[in-house]
Amino acid sequence: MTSAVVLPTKTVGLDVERIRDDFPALHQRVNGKPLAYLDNAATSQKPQVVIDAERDYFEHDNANVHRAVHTLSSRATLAYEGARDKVRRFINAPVRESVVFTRGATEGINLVVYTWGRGNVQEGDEILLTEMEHHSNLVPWQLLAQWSGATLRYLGLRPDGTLRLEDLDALLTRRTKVVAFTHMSNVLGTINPVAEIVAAAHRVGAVALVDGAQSVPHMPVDAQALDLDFLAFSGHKMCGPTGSGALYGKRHLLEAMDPFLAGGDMISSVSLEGATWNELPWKFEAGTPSIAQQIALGTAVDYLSDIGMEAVFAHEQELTAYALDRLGSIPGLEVYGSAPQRGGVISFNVEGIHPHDLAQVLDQEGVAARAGNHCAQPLHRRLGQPASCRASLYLYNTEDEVEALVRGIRLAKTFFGA
Ligand code: C6P
Repeated sequence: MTSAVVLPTKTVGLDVERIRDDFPALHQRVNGKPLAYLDNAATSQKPQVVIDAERDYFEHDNANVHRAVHTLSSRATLAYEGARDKVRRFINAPVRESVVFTRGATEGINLVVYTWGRGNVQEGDEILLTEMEHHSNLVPWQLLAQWSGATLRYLGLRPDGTLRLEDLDALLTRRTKVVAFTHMSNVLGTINPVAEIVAAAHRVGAVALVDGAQSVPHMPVDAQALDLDFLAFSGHKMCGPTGSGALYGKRHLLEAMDPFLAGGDMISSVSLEGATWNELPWKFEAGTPSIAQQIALGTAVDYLSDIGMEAVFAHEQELTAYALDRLGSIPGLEVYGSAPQRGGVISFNVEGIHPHDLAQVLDQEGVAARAGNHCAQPLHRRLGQPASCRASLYLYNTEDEVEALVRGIRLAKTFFGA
């Protein structure tokens, strides 16, 4: 006799309703409708604890860091450096010296290009990128190619929006100095096989930079397990404030690099003839940093860690599958990318409706979605579309919000006769 096996329909049960209570901005009506915030790839909402952390700093501890012996400055420095330790644990960096605070992923990538890139890339060298990169992981390397005379190479895409890994070995040569690629596409949602690409880069002696802007907020990312050389990400996409973020770099690489910006705090000593540099990570943190913001990023990291990044990822996987299924029921709607490993970023177009018009109708229905090229013009050119509409999910989104999106799209179709 065989007994029926009942498979669970839910994976990890995030208590989404309780989580939503933590985010004040989610509880509002927009154009008379309950807000469905589906623009998380652009920036996430902030939980009350993060808002409080930033306010607390200004109310009680506001002082510059690393500069004075007075009590407020000591408190500010402790909190700022404490946030670095939290970020170190979050990405499993081996040492705190490897965690440089930046204003976000864009600044982190530029830091690597301007320092490591200028010091190590020369005429005749090659830089390998992919066709799915955000402009922030594309244009800085184009500048480096112009300055150095190096050649840019691109790993192309398969029709399902995954990378053409079959071309990787042919594109990697002894001339390849760096492989820079996104962990997760901000348009297609594709999650790239980071460990495999990093290992291939290392086999030819290249360094690997991973753009973690869309992965670090949504899944566990272990800098050591993946053997990353550099990892850049933004705090504002992971429940933290704007102006916060970090660059992880292997210590020996950061040690060998020249400073990026120059000024206060990044020096050891200065004379009229020249200067010597501070130790890591402060060598790369010139001027007064985003103190309140990085402290509150530490709180955001605590918040996400308490929930658990595996649970965040599982919830988003489940909701993405639901959203793809529901969007698939709308005639004339095309989703870009169908990678087997994908996150909660869903870009699409509806036949006969301009994506900006669609986003406008959605907004009237309280649904916040983004329309445009999402700072990925070459990818959109590759898709044969100047723009797309995009819904991007996070830990607090629900099936009801996906239903609001579907209703909004159906309304737009009626409105535009599409
Ligand atoms: N993408 C989006 O709506 P900053 O602006 O520095 O915080 O992040 C830049 C960045 C880098 N890489 C990827 C893969 C990204 O998605 C982003 C930001 C936002 O898709 C704003 S354009």
